[in-house]
Amino acid sequence: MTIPAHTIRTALRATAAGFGAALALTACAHGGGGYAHGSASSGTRAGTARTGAAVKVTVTETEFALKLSRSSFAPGTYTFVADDAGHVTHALSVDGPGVRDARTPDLRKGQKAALTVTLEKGTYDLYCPVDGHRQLGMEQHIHVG
Ligand SMILES: [Cu+2]
Repeated sequence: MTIPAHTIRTALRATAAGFGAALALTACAHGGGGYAHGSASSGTRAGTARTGAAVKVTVTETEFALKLSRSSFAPGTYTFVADDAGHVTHALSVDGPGVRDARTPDLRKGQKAALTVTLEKGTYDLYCPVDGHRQLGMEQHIHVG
């Protein structure tokens, strides 16, 4: 049997609800990644953080560094998708104004998890909370404003 293309597209959209237009990244192509419940608000708009839709940011984790898919941040809601692209267990924590050490579960190699936080003006720490990984370099500061 055949499934009309628009049906497939609708299903994909539903799966990705809340991630908005940043979805173009290939990182989310396989759906098994255990994304946390994104806010499934309708009326998603591209590019702005103020419309209520979370902006997706991929954080690639390796030994021992974090790499973000975005470098400029306006106040708003963001879904950080931690992607363990290394060889050992990692996780992602966010700490800053209004966000107290929010963190993903521990991730094994190849696993992903999403963390949705609302960022205000200020400086936030993104880091890996596993053992001494933060001190080894798995830390990034982002400036929101
Ligand atoms: Cu780590």
